[in-house]
Amino acid sequence: MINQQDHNMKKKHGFLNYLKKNLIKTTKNLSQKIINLFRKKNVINEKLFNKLKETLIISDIDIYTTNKICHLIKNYAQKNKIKDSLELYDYLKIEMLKILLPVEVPLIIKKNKKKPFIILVIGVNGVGKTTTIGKIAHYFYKQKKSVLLASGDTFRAGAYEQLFTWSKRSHSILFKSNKKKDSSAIIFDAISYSKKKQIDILIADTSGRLHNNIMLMEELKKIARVIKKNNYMLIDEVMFILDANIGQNSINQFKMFHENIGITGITITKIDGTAKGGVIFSLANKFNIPIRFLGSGEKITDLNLFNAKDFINAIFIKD
Ligand SMILES: Nc1nc2c(ncn2[C@@H]2O[C@H](COP(=O)(O)OP(=O)(O)O)[C@@H](O)[C@H]2O)c(=O)[nH]1
Ligand SMILES: [Mg+2]
Repeated sequence: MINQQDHNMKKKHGFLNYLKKNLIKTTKNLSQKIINLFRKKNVINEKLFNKLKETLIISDIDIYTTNKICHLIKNYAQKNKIKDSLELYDYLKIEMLKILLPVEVPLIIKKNKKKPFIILVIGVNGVGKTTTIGKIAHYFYKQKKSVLLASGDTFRAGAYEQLFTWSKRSHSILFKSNKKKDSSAIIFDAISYSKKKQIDILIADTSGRLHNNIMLMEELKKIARVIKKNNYMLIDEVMFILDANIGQNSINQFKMFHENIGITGITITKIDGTAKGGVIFSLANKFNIPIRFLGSGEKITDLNLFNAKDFINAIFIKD
């Protein structure tokens, strides 16, 4: 968790420095090791490439993405007869930026959009769904949009109350719902209400129990079906929330949800204090789904639009 001092820093020194501080563990794990590798005036040979491979994998980049990166670096070195290993460091940075750039697609709500814009938030338990909903509601409140929250998490005790607290903090409204109803019924009612009141954005929370995947997936599919059938509306954004600390396992989580419901955007939470930030390269390279936001703490303002260049500059330190 970050403190007030960090918060002031974000304001004073801008987003890049703020990211640098949050991603310090990923940086240590990834670029510091790469720098050590390239800085020693190492001979450019197979051993160096193997070490690079090892480093990328340790920082939670999958083998497929790792091989792709190593292959590009190797080709570049051979083609250009590179002698200075530091030159390869710069090239690596460029190639890794190229992986992230296509997924830098912000969530934009078109002006003439039929109301409400529906965001369904999904992911396993404890990844930060409800917290992120509060942050996103606040983000849109700042853009002068009206936001309604729907508590589709009928499983976890206190889920409604937690969302209520976030609605207060974010100046949004929580749709009053009966806990005895099922998720799809609650979300359906919330959509009808939003349409009637011409609310700009509806953000629906869902439960994330992991021990019963089949039931959870069926519930999510039902939500999607009900929205489509009864409202002639589509979900505008199925946002998957991913905890950066989970590393490679989150790829399996992502796949499971994606196959069942179709994800349109990702928010990566808890980038503060994780050494596993490398997972972002795997996600981008394998699935090419937009990364909308990064969550970097427990406060309402700890949410940042994903920016590929800033991310690369934050984790690839100069020395
Ligand atoms: N450090 C940190 N903690 C977070 C972040 N997002 C959420 N959390 C914490 O993660 C825990 C679970 O969050 P919650 O929103 O209830 O997860 P949910 O079960 O997916 O709805 C809470 O203690 C949050 O304060 C983040 O970006 N950074
Ligand atoms: Mg929750």
